[in-house]
Amino acid sequence: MALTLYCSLTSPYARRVRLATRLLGMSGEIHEEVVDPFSSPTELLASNPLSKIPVLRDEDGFVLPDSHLILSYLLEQQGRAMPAARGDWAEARGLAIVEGLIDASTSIVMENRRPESIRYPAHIDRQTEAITRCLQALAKPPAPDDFDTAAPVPLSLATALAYMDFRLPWPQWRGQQPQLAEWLDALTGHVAMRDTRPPDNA
Ligand SMILES: N[C@@H](CCC(=O)N[C@@H](CS)C(=O)NCC(=O)O)C(=O)O
Repeated sequence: MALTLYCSLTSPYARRVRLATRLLGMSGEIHEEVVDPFSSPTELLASNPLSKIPVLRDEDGFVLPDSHLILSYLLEQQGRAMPAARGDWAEARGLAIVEGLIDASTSIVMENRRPESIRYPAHIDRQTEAITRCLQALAKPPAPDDFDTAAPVPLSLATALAYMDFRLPWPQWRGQQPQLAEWLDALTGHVAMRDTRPPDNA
């Protein structure tokens, strides 16, 4: 069945799905359609009234409009399951924190895109503090081989940290969490990371 992934090349939510399709060996089955969710394109709205990406859909109108849902679906196709569905609550907690890290980072990026006169610095500070605490909670990186297994925590964490380097003017996290920084740097040359890297001019 032909599957389409509506995505952008810069969204961290889309990137974790794009990483998963590659690590699971499913990228050949999924056509990636790049869209700009902020311009509310008709083809995206037909699948997701929220006009958010990523969205996975098939020709019959089966639609999954959320990265967590899509990861659940992809794993299920391979007889696997997300941590909560397996009752692994420690891993589920870790995943929720990493997903919160992506939410906090994108929230800062969005706030910084407002005209300066209507930016709310207290919001940026609060999200920055949340990121700092999340990184402290996660400080020990996943085992090196976990990334290749397409486990949701490592692929989402790599996405979150790479997104922080890409979009947040806040390189201090690397000094605060050198083990995480080292872990991310070791993945930089990985074929799936290279293949999903945002374009240089993005
Ligand atoms: N919870 C959603 C969040 C998706 C999301 O916020 N995507 C952003 C792209 S980074 C988006 O499409 N934003 C468009 C908008 O907010 O209008 C997920 O995990 O997929």
